[in-house]
Amino acid sequence: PDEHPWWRSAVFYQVYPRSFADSDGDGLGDVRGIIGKLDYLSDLGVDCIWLSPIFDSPNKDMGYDIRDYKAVLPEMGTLDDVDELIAGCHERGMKIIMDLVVNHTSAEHEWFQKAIADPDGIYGGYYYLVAGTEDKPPTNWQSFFSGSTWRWIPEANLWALHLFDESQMDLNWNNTNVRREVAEIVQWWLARGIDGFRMDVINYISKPDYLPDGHPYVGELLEFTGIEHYLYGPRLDEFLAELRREGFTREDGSVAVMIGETPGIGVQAGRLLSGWSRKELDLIFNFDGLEPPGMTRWHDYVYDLNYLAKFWSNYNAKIGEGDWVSLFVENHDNTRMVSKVYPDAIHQPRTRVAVAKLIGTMQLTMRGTPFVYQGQELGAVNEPFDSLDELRDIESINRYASLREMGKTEEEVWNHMMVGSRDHSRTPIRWTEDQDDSNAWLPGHERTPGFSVEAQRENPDSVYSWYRDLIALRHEHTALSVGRLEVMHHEDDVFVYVRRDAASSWLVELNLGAKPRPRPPVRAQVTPVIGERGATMTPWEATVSRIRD
Ligand code: TEU
Repeated sequence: PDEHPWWRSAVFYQVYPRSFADSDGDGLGDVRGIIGKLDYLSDLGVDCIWLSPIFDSPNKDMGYDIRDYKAVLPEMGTLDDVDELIAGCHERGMKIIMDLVVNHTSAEHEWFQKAIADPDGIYGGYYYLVAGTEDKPPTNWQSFFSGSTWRWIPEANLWALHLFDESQMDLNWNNTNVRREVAEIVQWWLARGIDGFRMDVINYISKPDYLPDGHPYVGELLEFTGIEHYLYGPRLDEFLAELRREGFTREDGSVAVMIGETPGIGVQAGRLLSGWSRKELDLIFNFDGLEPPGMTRWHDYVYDLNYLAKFWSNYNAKIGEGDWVSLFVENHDNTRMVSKVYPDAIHQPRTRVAVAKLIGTMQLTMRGTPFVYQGQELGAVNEPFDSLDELRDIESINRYASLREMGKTEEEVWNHMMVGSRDHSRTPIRWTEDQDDSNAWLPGHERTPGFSVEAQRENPDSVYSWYRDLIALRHEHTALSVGRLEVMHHEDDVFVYVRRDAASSWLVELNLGAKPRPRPPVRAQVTPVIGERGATMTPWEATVSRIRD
């Protein structure tokens, strides 16, 4: 394998553009807003920005339903703005990747419009269009966003497949034209200077030609019937290898980074998709760390960080020498980790800060590539929404309706929304203490003093300053990014590990719980560099120390 490609030691930062920075005050974040914050990201130490979709879209799923892959949503900016953003990143030594959402397009994409206008024409083959009658969908598959995966298209007298919302039509990757179009879109963006892509639900793209029923899923609420037919479909490896060659490889032979969003893919199947010798993806997102077995984002429970400690260290032990993992605790589809670990964080600012620093420390000193989600560096917590009409997410809205239809009470369903709604992590970043988001597309309510960027940048004890210092340390010492990982101790909430390479060695000591704990003895001489190091580890304490050999 390549000795450590750039993305192994990089710190990625996910920008959710509609909620990042709004340069014109219309309530929607925009590309010029991001340009205005590049110095902020560069000061934090970000190496590569991942931009959630900014493409032209009817925004039924907030941009994950693309109408035109080569146009920017007018309210977010222009292609010129994007060119300036790319140049601005590169000038500062940062890279930038975009979101490639090609399992499906918006139903408003011209391909789909042409397909249903002429199902026997070229575009008819781009989608899963199946003849039948209106009373009987072709299979029993269940959509991730509630209801059947089949939408009846009366104009064409056909059923069309959608794993997600009924406005997100699944592309038929068995069709060579579809694959050629996708490769061409990737090439087009690479030519503009984009450094790679995060690839949305990329493990779902291969489906069998003949679509059979799914085994009835035994689950609690709204489950994933049919998923066995596309979770790791028959031609997935072939499609990814082809796209790497035809789309991601530049003229000089270099390859832009390919990061797969791969929900439901376990550690070993994930290695098949991202192992260094496989020539498919570079990295995958394995979601098993976000919830312990048996739990989903919709379960009301307290997250135990011991689980994450075990998951990340075991994951590293299970992959091969040359393979690599990604490390994330949040994204735009999940609630805030601080709230999962400490649900009362919003009322306990000091504990909130400690928990946020602890999570950041484990993520930024573990072996793997960290992906920080916007707001994490500020200790953001779940939003205290008041009512359904404040929510914007199609998944929440559909789910609310389905559960009500199933007989759940208004109150039960609302509580359920406040556990798992994706809107919790989609409210605007608080740049200033008195920021007014009342006209925002999804207004934030959380106003605890001291948690804005303005307040935290001035404060050396803030979550922001902690993240910035940790990232700087990680950049300075390769042991902390690509070095070896040795777990020394994990018992009674105390998790201790060493990161080491030829140049330096580091001790990370974490108290993953709310009780003070005795510090396990260490034989070497150590000097704390981040955090403090008394005889007792305080609740939620994190310390990074240099080991003098
Ligand atoms: O997410 C897919 C995804 O894994 C979850 O949102 C999914 O609904 C759930 O985990 C079921 O397992 C990606 C995007 O990140 C998300 O924002 C989009 O809504 C979705 O794909 C469709 O494009």
